[in-house]
Amino acid sequence: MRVIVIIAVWPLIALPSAQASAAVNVILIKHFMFTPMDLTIPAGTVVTWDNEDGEPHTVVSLTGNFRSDALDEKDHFSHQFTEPGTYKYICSIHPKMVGTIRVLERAAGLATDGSTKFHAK
Ligand SMILES: [Cu+2]
Repeated sequence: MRVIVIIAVWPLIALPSAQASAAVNVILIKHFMFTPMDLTIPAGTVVTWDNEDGEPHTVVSLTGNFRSDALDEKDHFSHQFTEPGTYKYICSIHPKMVGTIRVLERAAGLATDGSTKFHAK
């Protein structure tokens, strides 16, 4: 009986460290919304947008930092954020769909000035 208990608990212990090493963040596009709308990440993180709507959407930076093609259902778009700052973006097909990526200094746990850096349109 004791052996069975140990085997059952092991995956729960192993899981957190595996998640901590993942540097990819996924933003779902669903119901004409980006979820999460506001994402904070350390510099160097790859962000992937995943369109779960049956409608085409795009991911377009307001400052020209990144721009996807039209994403059909189940299409993905990825961008690596290397520079700290605040990046606002929209869906160019449905401009009311908005989102923000806040990129912090890689080493810092909290923003130093990352949250106030906004590149004007
Ligand atoms: Cu859209």
